[in-house]
Amino acid sequence: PSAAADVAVRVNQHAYQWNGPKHATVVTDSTTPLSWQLTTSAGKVVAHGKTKVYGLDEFSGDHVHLVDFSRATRVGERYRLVVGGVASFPFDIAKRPYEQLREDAFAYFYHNRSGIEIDAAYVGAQYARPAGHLGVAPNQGDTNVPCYPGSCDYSLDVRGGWYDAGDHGKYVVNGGISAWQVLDAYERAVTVSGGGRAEIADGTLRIPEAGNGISDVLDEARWEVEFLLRMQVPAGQALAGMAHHKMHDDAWTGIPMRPDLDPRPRYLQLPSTAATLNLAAVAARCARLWKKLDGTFAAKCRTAAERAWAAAVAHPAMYAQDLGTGGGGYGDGDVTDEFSWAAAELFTTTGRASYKAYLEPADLSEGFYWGSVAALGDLTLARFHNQLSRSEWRAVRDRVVAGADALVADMKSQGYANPYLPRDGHYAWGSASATPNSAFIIASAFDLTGKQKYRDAALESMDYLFGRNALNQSYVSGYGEQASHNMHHRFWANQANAAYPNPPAGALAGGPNSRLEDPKAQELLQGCKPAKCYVDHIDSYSTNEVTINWNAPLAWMALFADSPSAR
Ligand code: 9MR
Repeated sequence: PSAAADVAVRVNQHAYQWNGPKHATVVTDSTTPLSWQLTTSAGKVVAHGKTKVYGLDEFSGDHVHLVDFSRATRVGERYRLVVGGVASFPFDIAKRPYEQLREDAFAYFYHNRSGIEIDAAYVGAQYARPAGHLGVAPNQGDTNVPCYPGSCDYSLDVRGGWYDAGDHGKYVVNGGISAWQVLDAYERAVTVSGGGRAEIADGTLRIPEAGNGISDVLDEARWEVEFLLRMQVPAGQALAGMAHHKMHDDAWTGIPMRPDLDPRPRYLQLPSTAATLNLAAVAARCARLWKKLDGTFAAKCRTAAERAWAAAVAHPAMYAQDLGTGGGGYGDGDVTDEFSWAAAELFTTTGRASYKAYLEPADLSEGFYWGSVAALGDLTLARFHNQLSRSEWRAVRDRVVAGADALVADMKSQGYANPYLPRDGHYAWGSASATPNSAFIIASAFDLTGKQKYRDAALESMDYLFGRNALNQSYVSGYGEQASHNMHHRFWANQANAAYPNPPAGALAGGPNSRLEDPKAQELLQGCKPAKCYVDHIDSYSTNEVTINWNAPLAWMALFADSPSAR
């Protein structure tokens, strides 16, 4: 076989930033360097060089070489990287490659709002739909939702919020981390020099609140924060101040299913300590961010946060349990990290030293996700050093930077650069969200130190998501030649029923999951290498679902990449 036939060139199929790092991965068995050329759309060679032999990439099983073409800085469309006569997918070199993604990734949340009509004026006719779950038949929720039979005897109005994912459940645990990350995108923009104030200003998103004088990013987050507040157990009840872990249908619905057509009864599930601390963390940040914008709302958030905190301290080990089916578990048997995160937020907002006893130093070297959130506390404390003594702040900052260093090292050690290197050898459910979550830590190290290497690594992380990976797959809908477009979703269900739309641009798929946790993955992916255990099929919910807690870090990273300090 000719060398050419065995070569494949993997790039960021969307775009590289003109003044940023530009790396690609070449799949080849060759043990000696190969020549590469960067060509324009007209076929003109504008840069060339030799690949660097890497060898066997553990998680993909691919033999690869690396290409660094960072010195090519001329803005243009449809470049290709050519090795041994084989061309990559086309890609752009752009001034602001993530400007549109910033809008699209945040728009994900409006598309998935519950309790409000999704208006064609903001999303286009194909994505418009009636309000879901306002107690209008056939819906049975969410304006008067009882506790799961036998678990308590009141009902709550828990309308609003964002649907979790492809399903119509609404969960406080991952709703909390998602709202926090969207709020953090705002808070970074207004507190970090060059953080992108103009980019988060009023009128930057297509949502009904645009034009109300408040940042659209804050407006979008508020839709979820208001829901989280409604999930708190009312005064006078046995567990007053705790938050219900989640609310969802009494059984799983099928696909497709427009939210307003869901006929099933919905119930509040038992309160949990983890949900309560998510509420405390987010409400504490809400109190801080709305203080000058809406004092009444800020005060409501502060009261909710302090009530939640007191309830969690009184019930520190109420772990989530499932009553019936119809919703995701989001179970977590260790909430010391949630205590630390909530304490960091409450301490930052109130300045009260008593919260410090609950702070746990985080290990940021393995990133974070909804079940492991200690890092979020450190990230908050590191940004707001004024509340800590100088030596305390130094210790927090050093932990964030050490975490970033470890993540960058993990990234650079792989054939397909990715700040995700699972120690147990498995790519986990939602692995594609680990990339922007870890990039968030790396970007935070950039904010803290000003060192360009962190900005570059954060930008390079994006390449993995847009196609520089073992499957030549862009995991973001609408971005790249070969992009996911059949994600698991009850309304974006075109693959199941042609009357429904495909996902709009800017939705992040879960990505490879080597535990094959759904029947479609089990049917199609037997024997896959961890980084290749993915299929763009609507039935593969364990590899191809979308969720708010995966799009939140994507949106955060898009805003970071498009902010003045990074571009
Ligand atoms: O993101 C969740 C992942 O970490 C878990 O391993 C998985 C199985 O419990 O659940 C994921 O969350 C899903 C939730 O349970 C139901 N809605 C869709 C979520 C994303 O697939």
